[in-house]
Amino acid sequence: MMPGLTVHHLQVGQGERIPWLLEELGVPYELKLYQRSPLFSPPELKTQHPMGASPVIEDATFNPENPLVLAESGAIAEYIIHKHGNGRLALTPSHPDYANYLYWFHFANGNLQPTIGRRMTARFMAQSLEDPRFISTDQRLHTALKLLDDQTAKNTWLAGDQFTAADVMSVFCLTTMRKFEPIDLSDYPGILEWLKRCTARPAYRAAMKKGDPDLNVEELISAKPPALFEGFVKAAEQAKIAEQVK
Ligand SMILES: N[C@@H](CCC(=O)N[C@@H](CS)C(=O)NCC(=O)O)C(=O)O
Repeated sequence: MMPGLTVHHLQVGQGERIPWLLEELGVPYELKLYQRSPLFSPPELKTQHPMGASPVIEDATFNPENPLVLAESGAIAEYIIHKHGNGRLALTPSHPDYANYLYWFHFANGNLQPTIGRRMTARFMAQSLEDPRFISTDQRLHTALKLLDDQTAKNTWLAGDQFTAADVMSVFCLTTMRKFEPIDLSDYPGILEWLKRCTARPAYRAAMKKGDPDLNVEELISAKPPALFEGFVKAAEQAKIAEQVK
């Protein structure tokens, strides 16, 4: 393997954030793409890390004999920013928006994504959208979306005036992730405008072109949910809830 960074990315998934971050920072990388089989990771990706999930990076820059292998999008983002990006796209403790930066960076994986995942699980379990388990997860999701909408309506970027890794961490949850859980964003103009700003960035477009050229970005950022991922629709059919994910 050549010394340097390799990103293992399962297409149509949260791994898209890592090439985007690297493009923003101008750090060279090699991208290895994997396809869902039919919904989860294929065997080749499972050999890269015990968790078998994407993204995973291999970094041979500092120790070519024994490359570092790292998983977890948040850990990978912080690692890249500090080991390869000179701290760019993160805010330091002396910055007035430091706490905002930390909050929104962690909100993506620590709150928004699990909240969306919970509603998806409730949808499968409940068999009806009137079920109180679905309704409570739905209310929680709308609380999270309202919070995000207020923040993006008042600020150009999530942490404030500066584009940061908090934006990179969050966009996936409201674009590609909606191919697995249909979320209508019509009531959230702040989010919709922020998604436009983020996805207009040349680094985002470059990363998506390399990693997920078949995804239609305009569809991903529209108010109505994008078409569901095919493997997910099949899973819904098997669970006999196809009507609920439409
Ligand atoms: N918390 C992890 C989650 C990783 C994860 O679940 N990735 C999904 C892609 S969206 C995946 O690999 N799914 C396939 C599988 O787990 O088999 C992170 O942030 O990287």
